[in-house]
Amino acid sequence: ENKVVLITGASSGIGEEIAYEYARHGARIVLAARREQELQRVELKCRELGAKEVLSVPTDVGDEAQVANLIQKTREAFSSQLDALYVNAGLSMGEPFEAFQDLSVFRTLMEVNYFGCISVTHQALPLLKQTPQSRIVVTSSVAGLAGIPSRTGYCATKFAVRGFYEALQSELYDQGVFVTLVYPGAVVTNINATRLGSGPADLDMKGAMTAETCAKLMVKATKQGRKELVMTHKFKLGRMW
Ligand code: NJP
Repeated sequence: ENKVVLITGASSGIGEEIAYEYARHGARIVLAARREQELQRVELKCRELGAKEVLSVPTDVGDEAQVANLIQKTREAFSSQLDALYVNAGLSMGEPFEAFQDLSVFRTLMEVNYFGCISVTHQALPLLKQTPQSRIVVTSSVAGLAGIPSRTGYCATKFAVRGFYEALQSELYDQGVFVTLVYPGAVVTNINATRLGSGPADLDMKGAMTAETCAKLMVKATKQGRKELVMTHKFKLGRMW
């Protein structure tokens, strides 16, 4: 395909696998995340898998200037074409609310998981609007559908993401930009290793989906133009404890 796809959180986990899925179809791919070395590793594999072009742009989605740089580089490299934007970068947490001494973790989570998403979307929208039949795909979570213990701040960000993108979905429905909301259950990635807070890894990941399967389902749902994709194979909503 000749599609141009931008993926945030492309240096590991679900975002990395989304990149490989598009690479196998010969897409042109923009990879964004903070860790440059990891982006280079993913870029190399995308090329091996058949990506037509790959552009890595180290980006902290919580920094507006870096997001502006990401979109500017995409605009220049692909003449303002952007067929799909995967708003996927995210951080998690793991600790009961009352164990936190201050609320800085809660602000960081909002900065990355919520403001990071809307900042990338805001700056990419002009490109998406001038590309026919374009897509925004956002990785929310089952934590955006029901509260999960030790994930209070994380759930709040994913509920916020859900509210924002459901509203945007309606706003854009007749403007040629289709929004797909994705609610994964447990997926085997680095997210629990890098979670904020010092609580134990209390999630039982047995039976969790692989990142590759999650990515394949997401790309399929994107192509089908689905409004949402809920993956509750493991966690029954609100009943995981
Ligand atoms: O986790 P991980 P996932 N600026 O840690 C990047 C959601 N989800 O694939 O910056 C830019 O392998 C980070 O890159 P780096 C979850 O909430 C997951 O599971 O280099 N990028 C890495 O590429 C999240 O929204 C599960 O450190 C930033 C990526 O984000 C999405 O899936 C369940 C960044 C995280 O990759 C992908 O997470 C669920 C920043 N400031 C929803 N901060 C699950 N795994 O079970 C982080 O329901 N990144």
